Amino acid sequence: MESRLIHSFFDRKKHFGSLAPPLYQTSTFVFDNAEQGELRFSGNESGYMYSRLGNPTVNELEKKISDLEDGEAGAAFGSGMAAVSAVLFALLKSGDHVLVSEGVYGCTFGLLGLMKDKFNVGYDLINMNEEKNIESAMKENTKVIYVETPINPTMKLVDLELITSIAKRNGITVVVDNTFCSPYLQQPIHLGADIVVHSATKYIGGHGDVIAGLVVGSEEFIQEMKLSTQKDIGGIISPFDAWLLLRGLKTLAVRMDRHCDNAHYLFSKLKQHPNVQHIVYPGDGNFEQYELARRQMKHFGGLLSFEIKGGKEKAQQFMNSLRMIKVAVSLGDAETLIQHPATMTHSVVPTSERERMGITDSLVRLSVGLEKDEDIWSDIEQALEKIG
Ligand code: LCS
Repeated sequence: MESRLIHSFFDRKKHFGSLAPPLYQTSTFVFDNAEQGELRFSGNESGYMYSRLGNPTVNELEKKISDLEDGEAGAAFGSGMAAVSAVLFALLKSGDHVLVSEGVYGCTFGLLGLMKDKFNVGYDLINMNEEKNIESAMKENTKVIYVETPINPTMKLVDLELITSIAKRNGITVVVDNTFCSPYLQQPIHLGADIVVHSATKYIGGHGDVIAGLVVGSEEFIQEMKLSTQKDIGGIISPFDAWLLLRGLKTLAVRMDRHCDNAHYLFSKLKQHPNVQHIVYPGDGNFEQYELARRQMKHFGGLLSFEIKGGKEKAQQFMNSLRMIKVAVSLGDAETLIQHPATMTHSVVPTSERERMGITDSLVRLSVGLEKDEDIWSDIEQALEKIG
């Protein structure tokens, strides 16, 4: 994986031996003549036509992510949500039903609501830890199981082998949002998933300078999506952003190792602090899904969430007292970021639903960065002291 991340596919000989992949920052491609345009549009000649329909830099990224996830093909989008929506609109039609992990990113929750209200696509959020739960929530019209694992921001895991085996028996497509892990920590297709989506804004980009999404799946599904919900809805990525992701991917392994090590160190410190309660971190030996995390993920990831004693007011006071750590949504960047899911990323989720997911007013989510572990801790420690 470390080597695959670094070595791209493009044919260097065609590009003056360039080490880095070239950036084709162009909106369109010139045909030799009218007949060639006709041949390209009719699919009788391969070649580029217009960058919404395909671009060499973007294609390079699509091949790379597909290789890293061990899928057959990939597609790149202008945001994680463009990727998620293109996938769900491609898979579902009016009257269908989707089963969703209890806890998903706030805008994915919003999208499910939109699809229900406008297009009559039903959904149920369920705890996917037990087979009987899934079996009993399944309906005749259930076409898709959609999960995040670990779930944003509660860090609960979904057992991918369990759900994919149930889905296969019932002819249901499994979509896994692999944003929190990146292909370096978890490869859902190896565990039976059909489609993987990423907010590439996060670990794949890794530098807080791109919003992007990626999808990996079978050749047949990706082609179908490219010719429908990607081409006609049009949430494509810009060539420059694709180029930045190709650049980010080269260092994914070293960055992820550091994110994971730093998170583990912070967990060991946070658990001893009296102002902190209920840390959710898959690498906690007492975490109820610790064994599953060990089995399913290469390391435990770079995120942890915890509750600050004293509720929302104390949680906000703690965040305001941080000096180096930045108060910001997003995750997977070099900088350690902290956010308050109840009032930020998951504020669109109704309170009862949010609390059922485990997103309380006391919960803060830390995206552990690449700084020196002791520096991150000393910032957290001084802020915890300030809240008394
Ligand atoms: N899936 C997951 C698991 C996410 O965390 C996000 C964004 C998305 C999809 C959507 O990706 P985007 O369109 O933003 O590229 N999560 C965010 C978060 O936790 N803080 O800010 C954004």
